[in-house]
Amino acid sequence: MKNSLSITPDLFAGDLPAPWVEPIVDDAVVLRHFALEQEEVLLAAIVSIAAQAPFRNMQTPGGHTMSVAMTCCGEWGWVTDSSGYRYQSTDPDSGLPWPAMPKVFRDLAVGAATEAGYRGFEPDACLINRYRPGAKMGLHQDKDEKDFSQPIVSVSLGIPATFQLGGARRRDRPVNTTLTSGDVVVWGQSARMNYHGVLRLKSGQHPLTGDLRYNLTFRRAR
Ligand code: MD3
Ligand code: FE
Repeated sequence: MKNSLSITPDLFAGDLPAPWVEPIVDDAVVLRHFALEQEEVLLAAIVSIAAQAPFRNMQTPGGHTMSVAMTCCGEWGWVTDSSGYRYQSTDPDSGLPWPAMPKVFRDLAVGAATEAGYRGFEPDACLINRYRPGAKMGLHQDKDEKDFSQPIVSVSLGIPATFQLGGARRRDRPVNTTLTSGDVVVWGQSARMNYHGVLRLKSGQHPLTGDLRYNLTFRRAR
């Protein structure tokens, strides 16, 4: 895997360390530091999106409030409430369409998918998760998208988190991986339906986000 990838060295010239590739399980790869040079521009875009569609702690269908706050951009946004999980084209809090997906988001996601061997990925949804210390995301599968042959690309920003990647069944023992700011993960094929989650966030400080962690997940919803 490592040698089949060709991350352009020029893009990462200067005094930042070059990105590198780490497989987690079959068909799930971490592109370490892939987004490091774009941290500031990505965070500025998150601030602008959140000015139009503020972060909110949504309700699960079971009536629990999620500890992770979320907002979305792109054609489709993922929402949850008492009637279930779904993608919709408008923000339920405002009734307005979700903010457009910034080009830097789309280009980063397409570039990462390409590096991981997925051609033709064109995300129509970006879910933005915001974790404060103490927030977590329990083991779950992402199955609200239409076409499971499309990968999911995730970008981590801010303080580190322990990401858990299980298997196709809830009982499969998860592998833990620390995701730090600028890390990008691409999941497809046999890993697409794997259970995954994020352990309770420990407190920390990041120069750009303070005590927060953001995660962008790029999906093809429809
Ligand atoms: C593995 N977010 O938003 S991103 C989610 O860090 C979600 O906020 C986590 O799980 C976070 O649904 C993890 C990584 C991720 C996303 C989708 C996956 C891992 C995945 C789909 C299949 C397998
Ligand atoms: Fe998920």
